[in-house]
Amino acid sequence: MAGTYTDPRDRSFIADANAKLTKDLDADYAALGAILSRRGIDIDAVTAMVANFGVAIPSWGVGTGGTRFARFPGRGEPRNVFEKLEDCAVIHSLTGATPTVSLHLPWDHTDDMPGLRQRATALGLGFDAVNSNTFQDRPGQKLSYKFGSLTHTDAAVRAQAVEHNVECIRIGQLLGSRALTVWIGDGANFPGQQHLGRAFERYIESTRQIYDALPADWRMLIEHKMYEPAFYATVIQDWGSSLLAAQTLGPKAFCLVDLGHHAPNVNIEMIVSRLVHARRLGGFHFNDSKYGDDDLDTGSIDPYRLFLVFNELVDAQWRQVPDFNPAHMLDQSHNVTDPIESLMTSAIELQRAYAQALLVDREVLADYQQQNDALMASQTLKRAFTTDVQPILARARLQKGAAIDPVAAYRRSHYRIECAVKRPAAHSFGGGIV
Ligand code: RM4
Ligand code: MN
Ligand code: MN
Repeated sequence: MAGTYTDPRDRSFIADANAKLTKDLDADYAALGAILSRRGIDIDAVTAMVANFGVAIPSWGVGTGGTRFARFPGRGEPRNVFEKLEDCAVIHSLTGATPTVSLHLPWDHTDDMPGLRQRATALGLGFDAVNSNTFQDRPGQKLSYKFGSLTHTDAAVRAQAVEHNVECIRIGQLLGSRALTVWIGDGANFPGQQHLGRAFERYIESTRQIYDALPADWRMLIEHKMYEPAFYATVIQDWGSSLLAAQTLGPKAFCLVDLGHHAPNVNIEMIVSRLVHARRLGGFHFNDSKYGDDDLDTGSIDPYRLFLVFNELVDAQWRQVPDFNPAHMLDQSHNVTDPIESLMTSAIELQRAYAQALLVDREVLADYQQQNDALMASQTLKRAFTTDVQPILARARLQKGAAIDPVAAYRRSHYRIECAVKRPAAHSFGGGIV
């Protein structure tokens, strides 16, 4: 088999790869099951919940990303949205964890949206939130976003940016999407450059028009980001501005938390908890970071922080917070890895954090909190976090017909090498920094 290409989406290829690993997995799963049962946890119930967990692949993530200094293209990168879909299908076939794709417009523009939806359906994929883009000018665009889009001082620029968002909704409807994510780069590089209050007022005025164009079953997800490209002040810079905007706009507006969009050391799980309280947690862009909006692979830097975020989400489920349904999306930039491998492992890291959070004994934790037993409360979280849940994740994949070891199976398929042959003319198709 060495050197030959096999479609990694082929069921029998995956079954064959799994065959060699099933015996060890069965033994590991039984051992973990025994440990968990002593803690009063039914391992199969946890596995079933993990199997139900899904995260959307960002279309821009399957190409090699870049920094503001350079982009080093990888072999066989997808050249258009149809090829991106093929890569997303590989990720989903091997992990069983990524049933949807989140598009970015106009990066993913095609004249054949119905055809795109058809292809997605054939591949077993759906569409999550559509992302608008008014943070760069596209060729031939009438008015420039250099000094802002939805909050620009010129009403004509604002109208153009509103129209683009409305167009994104229209396209999203063709695809069966049910949410629009709005992130703007608007802001200022100098104190005094912009009237901070008026810019926010213009934001509300513009987003109100977008909000009014939302179909009844749609959500608008407002994404905040502390800085970049505006380095002094960003109009929607934090969860406070985001929540204020969502509450001002109405019940279909929610806040989206991109994990990388905060100052270092900010307590993100606390933000999540507050947004749950306000019933405005709309979704996530998962990634990891060390210093800023680094867009590193989820769970690669601080898996404990990721666990603590999931601890809040599982807690909200456990407390049965009404209408609690945040969207899960990845938002990463892969500069030095094969994007497919990064996205597969990232989806698995999310499932890991979810599984660990499901192991927290919440009754016991509540008691320790009530007694102000700080040490044992924190140990209760740690016990869940330090449990090796790998057999649960692998079993969930196996049950869904996905791969026990997705990266190994992917490499064995030689998919990337085949893409390098099939997609020779790789050229830049979109963003560098994402
Ligand atoms: C931004 C933000 C948005 C993404 C762009 C490409 O930093 O994270 O979600 O659409 O990058
Ligand atoms: Mn993002
Ligand atoms: Mn970002």
